[in-house]
Formats: sequence, C-alpha cells, structure tokens
Amino acid sequence: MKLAVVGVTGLVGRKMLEVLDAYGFTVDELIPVASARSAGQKVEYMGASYTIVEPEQALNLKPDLALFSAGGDVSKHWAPRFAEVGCKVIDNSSAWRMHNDIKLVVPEVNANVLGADDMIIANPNCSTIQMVMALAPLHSKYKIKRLVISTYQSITGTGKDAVDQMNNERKGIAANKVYPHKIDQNCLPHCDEFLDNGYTKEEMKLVNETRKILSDQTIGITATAVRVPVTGGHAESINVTFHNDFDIAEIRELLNNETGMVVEDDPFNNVYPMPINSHERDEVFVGRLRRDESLPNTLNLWIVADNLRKGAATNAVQIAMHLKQKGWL
Ligand code: 11C
Repeated sequence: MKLAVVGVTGLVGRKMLEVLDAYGFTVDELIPVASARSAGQKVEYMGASYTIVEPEQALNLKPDLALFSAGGDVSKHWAPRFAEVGCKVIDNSSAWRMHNDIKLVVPEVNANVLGADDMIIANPNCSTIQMVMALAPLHSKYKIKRLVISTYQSITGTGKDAVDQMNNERKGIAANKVYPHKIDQNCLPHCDEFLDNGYTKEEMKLVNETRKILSDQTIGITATAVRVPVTGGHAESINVTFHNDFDIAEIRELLNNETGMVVEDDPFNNVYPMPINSHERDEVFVGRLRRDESLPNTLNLWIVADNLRKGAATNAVQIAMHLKQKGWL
C-alpha cells in the first residue's frame, strides 16, 4: 500500500500525517508530495524518513491512495491523472465537491454513498463538516426546513501565512498581509472571495455542500462567515427551523448518541463548546441548545470543531479508513 500526501508542507498536509499516524494507518511506502520549492526536503512518518517529491514523480511511483490538500488548481489538474493510473484520491480542495459524479463525504453521515469504483472522493469544507455532523441526525428525525448560519472561523483555515500575519501583528512587526485588514483584535465578515450575489465563496459552500451531503435540495440556507483571531477551531451559531416539532431532551439524546459528537451544554456552570478546547480534538462539540422562542419548530445551537482535524485531515483519513475497511484499496 503506497500512500501519497499531496500538499504535505501545508497546515492540513502536515495534520494529515499526524492524524494518519495517530490512527495507525500503516503503509509500505509514504510518498510526500509538494511543489518544486519543497522537493528534496525530508518528512518523518511512523519512525521512517521520506523525501518530498513533485507530483509528476509521485505519479510515476504509482500510489494506491492519495490525499490531496494543495489547493483547487493542483487538484483539478492532478487528481484525474492520479485516478487514471488507478490511484484513489481523497481531495480536500473545493475543486470536485459539487461535481455531479463525485461523492462529497462525511463518513458518519453518508459513507453509504461510496462504492468500490469511486476514484476521486471529495472532502467537504471545514465549516460544512462540523455543521452536518450535528444536523444530520436532526434532519433524519425532524426534517430541516431552513438554516440561518453565522460562523466564527479560525485563521488556520486560511493557512500558515494568516497565522504569521496575526503573530506579526501581536509582536508589532509590519509584514505581508493575507487579509485586507488587521486580524488581531478584529473580526472580518469575509472568508474567501466575494461573489456577484454579495455572498462569499465560503458562505455558498455552506449552502451547496450541505444540501448535497444531506441529499436534500429543498433546505433553505443562508450564511454569514466571519474570520476571527482564533487558532483552535471554527465556531458556528446555527438557527434551524424544522418541518416537525421537537423536544430538546430528545435532541440532546440524538446528539449524544452520535459517533464523533460531544454535547457540552451546561450553561449555568459555564459549560459550552469553545475553540480553545476543541484544538487537536477529532470530535465535534455542540451546546447552547435552546428553542427559538420567536418561531415555531426552531432551534438554536452552537457547534465547534478543530477545522484542521475533523474539518479537514481527520475527515479525509476517516474516508481512507473506510475504503481500507471495505477492501477497496
Ligand atoms: C476557511 N473553510 O476557513 C476555509 C478553509 O474549501 O476547503 C478551507 C477551504 C476549503 O477559510
């Protein structure tokens, strides 16, 4: 079993290696892949040292599985070429997510859509993954009519340069900016690029990916995505209207029974999910469960997860584990 990790020097690529190791994902050969700038450097995996190669060299080594996290352009160009030589690709970019023939998978929610013949499998956007983890069991039980989403997203979602920007601002060092404004001590209602409809790409990912994963195009969804000077994870305030009425105790039980979910909801003792606690955890945390008293059948909840782990690397590795368990690798 030869495993390629494409984009291995990025925040998500590095996290993929950490999570693969933590999950005991043994390989005969690791093929770390990055651009020419990093080729030749070494990475460690499970006690062995491997040399970073460029995509073309990786392709020639004929990997069985490739985890991609090197941006949409790299995935658009290289994922089909890897697939052509029989390598299954789990792609963390947005390149293939909305393609009709490509499955968009959060294993706890819709691993059942996968088949032996899927060669490129898309890993959803981080803010979508944590939200659908909490919403899927509620959708099955009460059927979601509408979602109003507000996100509070970690700078790690933008990448290492954004972390550098914030650290430089904190040290008073003038340096290159990733964001159009200061990020430390600030909130930017701006994640990814703006589109003609006034929403950002990040906001529209929440709309389109959620409908695809929950397999329901009728759900009304509106989102505002905000970047905050936080590193531990993404947080989301979700207002969800169901077609059917619900019971809060039953909702708590449904979420408690969900694999990979942790309910932290004891507000009188100051217990609720926070990015600082989700950091380096694979679970999705949910709390502040309460009825919206202004609308029938409507719930408010607060969802937090480490965007580099369950929001990216962990979800991709869980898809890989699923393929392995099914004997499809
Ligand atoms: C962010 N969600 O926090 C983004 C990062 O489509 O996979 C991941 C972008 C994506 O800015």
